Amino acid sequence: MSDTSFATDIHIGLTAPLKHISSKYFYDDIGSGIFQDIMKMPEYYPTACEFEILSLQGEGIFKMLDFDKPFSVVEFGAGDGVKTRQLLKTLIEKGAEFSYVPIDISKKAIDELVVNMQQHLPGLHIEPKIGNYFSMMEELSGSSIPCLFLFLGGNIGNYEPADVDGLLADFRKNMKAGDKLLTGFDLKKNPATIRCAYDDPAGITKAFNMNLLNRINRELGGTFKTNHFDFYSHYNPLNGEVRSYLVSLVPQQVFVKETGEVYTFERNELIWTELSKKYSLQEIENVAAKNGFTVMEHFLDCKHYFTDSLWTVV
Ligand code: AVJ
Repeated sequence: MSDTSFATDIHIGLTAPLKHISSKYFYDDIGSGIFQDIMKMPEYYPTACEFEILSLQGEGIFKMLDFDKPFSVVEFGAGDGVKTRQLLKTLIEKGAEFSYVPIDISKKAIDELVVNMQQHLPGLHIEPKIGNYFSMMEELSGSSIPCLFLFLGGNIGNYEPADVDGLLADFRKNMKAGDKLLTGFDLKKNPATIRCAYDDPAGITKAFNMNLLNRINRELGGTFKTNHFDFYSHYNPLNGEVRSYLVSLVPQQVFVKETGEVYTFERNELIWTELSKKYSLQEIENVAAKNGFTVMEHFLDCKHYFTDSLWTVV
């Protein structure tokens, strides 16, 4: 991933033929808070499904690790850690010796996570890190400690197929023989179920998207009026893609102080904000094989809505 600034990315995104804002910018402190609310919504099934998997199948996951010495559990995009805690609890109960290395770009999220983990799992050894996956991954490589890498929550769904390969290549090149990667994939299912999860009646997902414009206003001196935009989300069951957009309701111009530019929007013009791709188990196996991994096991919830798939390097 490149290290371009928020201002540069926004300028590039708002001058492209199809305007876009990367979904990685959802997660400032406010956006991370709204995402917490999304995870509590009844329509947003992935959280409950992955919670079930990590609560009930931790022992199965532990058995597959087969590490013969103390190990690290390194989590990318740790968030609030409530789901991960279920897995860590089982590892502790089974007598595993490990340290937990959560990595997140939000300092607030990491601070809350550490307090929470210490409260619920007092014996847990935590080494929190604030930053992006890639610099942290490089920092960790070179150690001889076996690693279980966690990339949970279906975050991989936010990557375009071409970018998935780049992401997995980064993971792969920092993994040693025997290391494992547990990745959460949201699965294809009844399209109506998926549509409701990404366009909820209470408008929480809308607020999550509007925060992108508010964030530009806050951090870059933007003049977005959020009531001049709407939110639109579409699921295509043929390719498994949820794509979400902000829609300009009127012809308008928006000035952003930090970039020094005025951006012009036509009525009904779109700003694409997110891809949230749904997979089949076969697609997951193909993605793994293509990138130098083998699937050890898919750990599914009882409804088969979601999988945490355990991979090892070939
Ligand atoms: C955090 C990327 C897994 O795509 O389901 C939730 C983010 N976006 N509702 C997802 C999200 C809209 C979420 N991930």
